[in-house]
Amino acid sequence: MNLKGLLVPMWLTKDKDIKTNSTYHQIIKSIAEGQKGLAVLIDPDKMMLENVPDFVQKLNASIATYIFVGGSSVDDFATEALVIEIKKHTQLPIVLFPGDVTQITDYAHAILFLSLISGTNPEYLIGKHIDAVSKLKHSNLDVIPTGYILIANGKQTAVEKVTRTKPLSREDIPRIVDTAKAGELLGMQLVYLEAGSGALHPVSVDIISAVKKEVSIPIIVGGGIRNTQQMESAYQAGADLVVIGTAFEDDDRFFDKLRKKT
Ligand code: 1GP
Repeated sequence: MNLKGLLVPMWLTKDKDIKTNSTYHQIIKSIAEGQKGLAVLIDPDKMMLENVPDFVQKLNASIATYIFVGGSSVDDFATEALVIEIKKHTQLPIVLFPGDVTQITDYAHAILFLSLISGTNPEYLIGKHIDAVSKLKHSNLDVIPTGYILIANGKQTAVEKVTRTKPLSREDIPRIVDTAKAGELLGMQLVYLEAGSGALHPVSVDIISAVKKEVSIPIIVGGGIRNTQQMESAYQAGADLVVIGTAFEDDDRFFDKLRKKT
């Protein structure tokens, strides 16, 4: 597929070297074709391996387009075992959404190389990334630099605790927009607006639409999205990809509301 043959955003025409079989290419191709993405987040600490076949079968029958795997605190090797098991049951791209270096496995297709740009903890801005290099340089993973922005949602979340950073205020939209723009200017290929897993309030539509006006890289939105209405609102405000985890953990009958149209 020649990228020039597609209606691609301006920023992609600047001689970016994007492998046509990469997960990132798939993301931007879907956007160019006007499709929204849905990532189902699976936490290795919460998913039992014996439950994977049934869960992934339901996931395959839904509109989900990606599987994200990761958590804030995960036992060593649990991620790899989970990815291997998931891969037996689906063709969907598996994207690592790692809380730590131990969660990197070459069995996945891609990794969100997250820099927590809403905070000022150097470990999560650049430190863990350096630690990850020895693993990444020998892997085939599609490494996607991602500006990760934590936004306050009404309660403290695991990301805040683990990273020891403060989320940005949900009221301070100019600051959130400038943070996202700074990420884009630094060369990040995705921006992830995160309310935190199990958030009381998802990222607001006002925040999403303000960021959308200012940045041209794809926007991921996650945290606290529990129903199709919240998902659709995020899409309409400008989210290119929505991530949902807890709602499926609580009740996988949520997949029934997201069935693929045949
Ligand atoms: C968390 O954005 C993801 O990192 C998903 O959040 O578990 O609340 O859906 P939920």
